[in-house]
Amino acid sequence: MNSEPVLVTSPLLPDLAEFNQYLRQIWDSKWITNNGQFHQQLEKALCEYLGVEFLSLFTNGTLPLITALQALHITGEVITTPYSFVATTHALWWNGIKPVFVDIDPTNCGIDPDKIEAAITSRTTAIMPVHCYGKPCDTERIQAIADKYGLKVIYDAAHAFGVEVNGESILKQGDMSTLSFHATKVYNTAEGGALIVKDAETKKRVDYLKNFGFAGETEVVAPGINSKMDEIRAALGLLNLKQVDDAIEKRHQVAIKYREVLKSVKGIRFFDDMPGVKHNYSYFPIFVNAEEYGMTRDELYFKMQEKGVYGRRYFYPLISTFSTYRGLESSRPENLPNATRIANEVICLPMHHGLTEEDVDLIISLINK
Ligand code: T4K
Repeated sequence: MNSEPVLVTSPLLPDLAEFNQYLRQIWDSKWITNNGQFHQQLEKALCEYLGVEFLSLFTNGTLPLITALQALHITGEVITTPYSFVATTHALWWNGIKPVFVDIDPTNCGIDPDKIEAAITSRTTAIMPVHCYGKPCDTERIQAIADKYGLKVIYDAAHAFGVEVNGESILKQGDMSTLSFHATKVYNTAEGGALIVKDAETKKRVDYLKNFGFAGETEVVAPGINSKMDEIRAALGLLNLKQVDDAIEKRHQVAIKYREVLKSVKGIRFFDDMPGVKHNYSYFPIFVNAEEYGMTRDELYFKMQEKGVYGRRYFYPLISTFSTYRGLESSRPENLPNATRIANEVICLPMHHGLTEEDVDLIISLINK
């Protein structure tokens, strides 16, 4: 047993002395939230880093989803995936929208474009896919379907910080994309998130929406919410941005090592890098075929825990099985065979910048029995 538990992730944290210098500036200025200087700097720095033009910071990765649906006036039904963190579907529910679940493609765990058209009804107004584990969805085919039926596309890109396809940010796809900067993500501001939009007018509207709808001191133009990132988190974000490339490279090295050994373990499937894609190695899911491997996913999962290795079963159970959603017609397991199987096979192995060689060796030895 390892002396320290090996956790699925560990937050990227800046040098405390450097952070203190930023805190000193915040204390001196006495400006701690509401579009302060660090907030403005971070929006600009993230646009440059991510290669996007219009980004609005949020307090977490859930509120930009809720706000995107508001900003685009989405109603009725939205086609989405059951294989995600529950926030994706909750964002629809909070807007009074009916989620319609469509099965996933096991090759990237994203929504299966082949199954979308059959789920469209006269009430469908949008598609909300997820770039699960940071693996790009088939954005070209999703957009073609959206264009054919006049639907909006909002990507939950919570896992896709820095992901590029053929040199272009994945965040430019669809009408809007959202990011999460939660502590457990590749890039974090403790809690935080962002909404990426396509033009200045929309960014202005989103900025109103995240500040109660205020457009000036006395005018309220929409029923907005409060989702502004404060100066302390923005400062953390500025510092973490300086070291995120290094952290992603460390994750990449861990992925290389995992793959080297796991490729010869029968019954364990994992993802390879996709051609033309700049990955962020945010998660390292493995899929356990119990028959071939000789042990079920849960047997392996708990065996690892006994030795101090805490992977996570992201995303099990499926969102469609939770009490709020399980009564929906689209939640029937027969409608979601791939998602149901994958949710029962997955373990996300520990993946972060702080894993040591010994940690990785231990994890591999537990799988490679
Ligand atoms: N869309 C998608 C596709 C998402 O995955 C998420 C969030 C969202 C939307 C919503 O974004 P946010 O509103 O959360 O920004 C975690 C996160 O809370 C959640 O952000 C994330 N997805 C989800 C996949 O995972 P839990 O319940 O698994 O977190 P927790 O507290 O069990 O932490 C996991 C491990 O991380 C722990 O074993 C240890 C480590 N950890 C965690 C924290 C919080 C640390 O070492 N330090 C920490 O401070 O949900």
